[in-house]
Amino acid sequence: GGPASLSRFRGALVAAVLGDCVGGEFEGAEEVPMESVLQHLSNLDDETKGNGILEYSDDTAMARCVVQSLLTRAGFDEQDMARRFAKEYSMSPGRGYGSGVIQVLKKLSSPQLSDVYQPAKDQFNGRGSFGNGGAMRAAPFALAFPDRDDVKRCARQGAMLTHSCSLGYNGAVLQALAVHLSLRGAIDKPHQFMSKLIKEMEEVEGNEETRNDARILKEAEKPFCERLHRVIDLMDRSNVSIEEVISELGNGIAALHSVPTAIFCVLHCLQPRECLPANYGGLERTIAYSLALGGDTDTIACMAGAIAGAHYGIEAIPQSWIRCCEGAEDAYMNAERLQMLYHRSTLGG
Ligand code: F2R
Ligand code: MG
Ligand code: MG
Repeated sequence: GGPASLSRFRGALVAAVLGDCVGGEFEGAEEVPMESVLQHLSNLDDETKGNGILEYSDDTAMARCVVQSLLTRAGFDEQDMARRFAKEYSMSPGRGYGSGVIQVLKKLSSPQLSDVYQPAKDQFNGRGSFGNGGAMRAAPFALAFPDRDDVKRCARQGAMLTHSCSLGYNGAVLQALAVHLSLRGAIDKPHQFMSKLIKEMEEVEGNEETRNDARILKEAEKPFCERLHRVIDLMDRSNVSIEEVISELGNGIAALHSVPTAIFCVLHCLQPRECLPANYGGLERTIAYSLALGGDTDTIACMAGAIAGAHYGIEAIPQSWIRCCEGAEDAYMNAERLQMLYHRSTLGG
């Protein structure tokens, strides 16, 4: 489909769920041989194996709250979104949440709470979380709003309900921007796509909070911009090993060590790769490659899936994969509702 087609909305939301569900198998593994990844993915194709349904984790659980909140409130409503996060956690606490964010989700359920942003600000002795929990659920903001400033503002505010460190919420802004641009076909020109991302992030990171957090955490002055330049260096190289990707970009639970990595996975897998089956299309390559990095595989595959899905569209996702993943059908339906909200906003409604 063309820019912002329904196929791209469905691709983004469904592939994010798939990345989370299939990536859960390897989350936390230090080394993941590509053979294990390919075996895991081929089991999805083979219905006789009867593997049952792969459950989604916190990544999708929270993204579903974002989607439901945006649709019900026809825009961003922090009170409503915070309530949904808290309720989802209390109903289903075993989805593999980060150990810190659990405290925030418990506090958000208190009827006495007057400022929904306060629990996140209290995290890690007042420094706030730099985890990737804000970024892993950021894609729906790009699917709800056509205006780039709305995408940036809402992704930031939505992340700040749990992540008040700039290295956490700016990761969510970067992920939402990547999906926003991909939805419009920007990945057709990968270098221009990266230039646009860097230009946006130069502005996003050009403030005192970012400078302070970066100084305290001993990172570059504009940490995400610096990582995006590393992505360009790696994508321009003909041969890059998985070890180099991990050492340059990371594969961890911090937003800084996973959002640029997810972007790299998408760009690296635009072409066929020797280590990946020749019959795989770009979206399958992206998911497989994300898992082979090890580390925070569910979240990196979820974020890379959203960006790649917005690029390739729903037709690129194997039906057998969709059937195996909890929540994929819901994502398929909700993508259409988000597209209606997106176009309503375009018309100024
Ligand atoms: N939590 C996990 N996986 C670990 C084990 C799950 C296991 N499979 C199970 O069965 O239970 N995955 C999920 O968590 C990540 C998103 O985490 P989020 O929402 O950002 O959480 P949190 O707690 O805010 O941050 C994560 C960790 O990062 C470190 N950290 C963050 N900010 C810090 C700071 N300012 N100072 C020091 N450390 C900080 C802490 O270790 C946090 O616990 C996703 O991978 C999702 O899939
Ligand atoms: Mg998870
Ligand atoms: Mg994870």
